[in-house]
Amino acid sequence: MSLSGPVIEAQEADRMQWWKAAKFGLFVHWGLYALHGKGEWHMSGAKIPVKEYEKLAERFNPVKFDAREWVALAKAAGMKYIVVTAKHHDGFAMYHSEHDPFNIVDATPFRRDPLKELAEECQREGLRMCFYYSHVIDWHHPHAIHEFYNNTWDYPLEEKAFYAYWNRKAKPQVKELLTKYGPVGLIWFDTAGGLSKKDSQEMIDWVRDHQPTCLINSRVSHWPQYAGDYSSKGDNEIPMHGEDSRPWETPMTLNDSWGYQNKDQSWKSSEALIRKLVHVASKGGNLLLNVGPTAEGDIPDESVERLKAVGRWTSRFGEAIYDTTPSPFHYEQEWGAITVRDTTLYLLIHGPYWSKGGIDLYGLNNAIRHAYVLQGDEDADEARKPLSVQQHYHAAVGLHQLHITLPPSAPDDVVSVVALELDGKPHVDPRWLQLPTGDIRLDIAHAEVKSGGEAGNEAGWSFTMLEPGEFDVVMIAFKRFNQEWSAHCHQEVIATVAGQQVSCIPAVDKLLEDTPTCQHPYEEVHSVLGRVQIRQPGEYDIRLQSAWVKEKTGFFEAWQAAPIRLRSLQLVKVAP
Ligand code: H79
Repeated sequence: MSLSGPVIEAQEADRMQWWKAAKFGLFVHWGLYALHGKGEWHMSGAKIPVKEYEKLAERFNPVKFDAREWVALAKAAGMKYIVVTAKHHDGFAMYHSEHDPFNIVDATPFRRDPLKELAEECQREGLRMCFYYSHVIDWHHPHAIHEFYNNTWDYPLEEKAFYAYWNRKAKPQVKELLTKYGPVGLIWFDTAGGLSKKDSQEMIDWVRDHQPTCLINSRVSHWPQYAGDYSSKGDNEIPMHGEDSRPWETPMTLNDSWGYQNKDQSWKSSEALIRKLVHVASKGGNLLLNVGPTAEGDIPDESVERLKAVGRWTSRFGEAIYDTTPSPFHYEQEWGAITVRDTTLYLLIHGPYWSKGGIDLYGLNNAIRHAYVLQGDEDADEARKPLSVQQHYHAAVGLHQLHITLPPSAPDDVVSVVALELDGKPHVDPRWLQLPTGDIRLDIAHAEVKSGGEAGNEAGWSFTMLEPGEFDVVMIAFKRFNQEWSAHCHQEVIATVAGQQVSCIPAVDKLLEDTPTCQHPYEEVHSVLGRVQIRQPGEYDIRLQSAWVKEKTGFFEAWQAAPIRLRSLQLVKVAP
């Protein structure tokens, strides 16, 4: 049978549908490594010989594991799919594999197949069961070869024969997952460094042959043209608006670890997690939030608490998250975030902004039919009571401005939602507009980049100034927490706007540890490059020259290794 292009596209759209609506999933990193309590990389970090690592299986007996509890927790959090490590880099199968006795049924006293139990429970509860499978890294198999991360302490690299691993373990095990566990929502492949185009395509075909509707994440391959159905962002990475042209997902930790780490107590707050979910949804992505169960099969209390708190929020305000499409604005709003369903715009407003009594939005060209607060409680007296809305047209720059008056108390302390029913699909001013705060935020993803120049490449944007004044020119970058800023940023950076030039060697003028889009192992650094005056409303060009302006960020597997990542340039209003 030959399938023409449009038919294939239609199939792709179909199989993606549930996933696009889902928005929120549970990631589970569970394996023998939970016994050490030092995360899933411990075998490699401590170069534990296979013979010794295998002994962990004799002690692995997670009697507290209860598929019903796990699925109920995911459901209570508002998650629609569960991705469980069927096999991580240590090579241990957390299910009954016929192709390798190094698995939970044959090698442990537990003797049960938790993935079967989870798959059945998901089926009953209406969640999608999905599997993580480390297809390239396998420290247990003598012949697995990755570009960097191999078990060379047991097996010398030169004696490895990759296809002995690929054909006799990786592919047969993936087939087992696709043929013995009912419908599989997706296979989450990881770390494909070194995998050829041919083998990447072979794995994609292999999955399609066994379950045509099963989704495949981009980490199946390093080759963009063989990168599955959707893009997995770097671990914990939240992209800029529109940075990814494909559907995407952020895999995120609750603390700083994937697999269980008893010492890691740097938990994100429930509030921060709700804000991150909102942020991801407003940029059109999915959030895959991780738990690392213990060797007894318990999900740590700290994780349970947080997932339940997020669930209390999603159960009230999920209308503004599930099955929505991204904000029509290509920049972040300082008061929160935006999602869309058809002709309704949801404004997701952070708690502290609510108390200001109202919010402003510039550049929405639609008329508003009805504005109301989502009470998160259908029976509330105030439900759908119209809010007062003022729309104004700023003729000098041709811009619609909107002010919404908010009632004194917010339905939720963390994020509350205002729904705007519009006269049609959202129609938004495509320019980079000055925000109601007076600031201008320009993301590097949308810059026009030119190569060369003494100070490095040049990023350029055009923006619309409404209310002129005096501005600090601020460069925003993410810095890996363990890196010295000065070791990387020792070159002059130049910004040019409205006939003025400011330049300096950027310093850390402000350091933010956990903003909605930046988190461990990165911190957000604000560097003031200088001050400029802009005297007239209108259109302006601004340029940034810096060694940190990259022409195109290449694919980098150690996602959390780049020391500095340039994010945006902002004009921060300091005086009228
Ligand atoms: O499963 C989780 C990680 O184990 C896995 N992806 C997520 C979802 C992952 N595999 N490879 N990588 C992440 C990138 C490798 C990062 C490394 Fe490192 C940096 C390896 C060595 C230095 C992180 C830090 C691991 C050990 C030290």
